Amino acid sequence: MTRAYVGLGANLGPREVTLLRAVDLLAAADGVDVVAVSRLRETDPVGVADQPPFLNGAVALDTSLSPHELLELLLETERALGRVRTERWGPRTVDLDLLVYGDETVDEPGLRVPHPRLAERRFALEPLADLDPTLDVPGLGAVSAALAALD
Ligand code: GSY
Repeated sequence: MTRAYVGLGANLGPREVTLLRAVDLLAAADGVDVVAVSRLRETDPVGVADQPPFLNGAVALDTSLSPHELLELLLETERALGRVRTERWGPRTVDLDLLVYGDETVDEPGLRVPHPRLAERRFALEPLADLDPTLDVPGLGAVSAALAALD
């Protein structure tokens, strides 16, 4: 089993209901044990500023799935919750990002882990720090130090 961390985000529709449903769907999947869910925080949009505020969080899970299988599960879960992929940085009903997968690094078209923009995303680092501030992210170091570097 590998401990992985998934970022949760939504800025359309009933955001909290959708994110908690996403966690339930992940917990029900074969090969996934949900370990903990962070607090959900309202955050200002990063990138395209002219869109509704996000609700963000993160989930820690233990999984026997490979990084690619886990990514496929996240995409399936987004689809099950009604996400349609349109504008890249635009509003979305749900967004599930594979942030960290154990101590592994993957750099392939379609899958980069740890998430390539993690270091600059307070909305992803703060929920990770809720779950484990000492988490050592490959190439980045401790989550708490990455957050301090943003201040
Ligand atoms: O994958 C990230 C989607 N996203 C977010 C987000 O989740 N939260 C905030 N605050 N801004 C964002 N901009 C984008 S794109």
